[in-house]
Amino acid sequence: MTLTRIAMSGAIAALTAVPTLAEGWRGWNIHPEDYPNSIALESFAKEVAEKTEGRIEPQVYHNAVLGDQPDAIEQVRNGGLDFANFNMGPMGQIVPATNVLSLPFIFRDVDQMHVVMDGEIGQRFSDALSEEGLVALSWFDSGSRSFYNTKQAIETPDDVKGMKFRVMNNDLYVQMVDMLGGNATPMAYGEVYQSLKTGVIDGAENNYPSYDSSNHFEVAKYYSITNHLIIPECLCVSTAAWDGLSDEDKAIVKEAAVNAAKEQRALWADREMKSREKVEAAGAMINEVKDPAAFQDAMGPVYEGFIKANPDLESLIEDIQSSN
Ligand code: GTR
Repeated sequence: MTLTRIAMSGAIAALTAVPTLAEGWRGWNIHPEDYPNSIALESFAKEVAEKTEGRIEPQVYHNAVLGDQPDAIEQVRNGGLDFANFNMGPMGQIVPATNVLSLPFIFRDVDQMHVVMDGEIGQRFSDALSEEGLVALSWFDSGSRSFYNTKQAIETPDDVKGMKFRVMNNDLYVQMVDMLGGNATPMAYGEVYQSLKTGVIDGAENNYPSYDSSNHFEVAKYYSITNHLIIPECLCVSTAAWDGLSDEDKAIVKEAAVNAAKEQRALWADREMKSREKVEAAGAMINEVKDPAAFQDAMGPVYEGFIKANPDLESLIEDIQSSN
């Protein structure tokens, strides 16, 4: 809540000085400052501060200094943090409907993901999030994720057999790697570099910009294009912070978030290309898998198990798959 204090000096009210104590909003971000998401979050913070004339002053904390992603989700939910850019991967453990977005190959491509998330279906995810203390104001891009490892190029699902992969914190990813014959270890993002380096794990999976910015390419040089996950990310505000806003400020914050998403998506497209060039120049070996359908076919049991456990979400899956 915005507090206004009138400074008094002796018996004379200093009518010239009516300082408004700004609402300082703390924002969580996992990425370094030069990452597309980070730049867009900074733009969001700037636009909100300017347009609310300082009533809200968001500050972004980069590099996961405020904790790892599952912790940060809890903190935003309980109002300990005010906003964040979250990947829907770890969100699935808290908001079950968002698990649909973690089903491997759920989207045909990134364009379909944009159409779905910006439309009526995206609103259904926002509604589910809002029941859990999170107001999703806009959707960022996170490209598509592929496997990389320290040992060999992956050409067929058989090549995954016996390898140990880090996954984000979500049971669906454990099943996904299981179905390919590998072993999955959920682990915080910040621990992956060292774990790859010391051989605790053989590989991980991510998009080009994260493979690049995390320096994982230095220690795991085989990047095999499977495009198995296309997971959107939200710019989310805590319900506690949101509910404290006037209608005017809500409109400002919403518009700033939509603008930030536009900027992020434009920066993303450029960064994907640059990251790919950078890691290749540094010696990463990138290959297309021989038969992408073989990876997709292996995911049948993941879908069957998911629908069995969440029959109410089957129609949501169908709606996504049948949208253009
Ligand atoms: C990145 C994503 C992060 C985080 C990370 C991970 O692509 O933007 O939010 O989820 O992947 O693998 O943990």
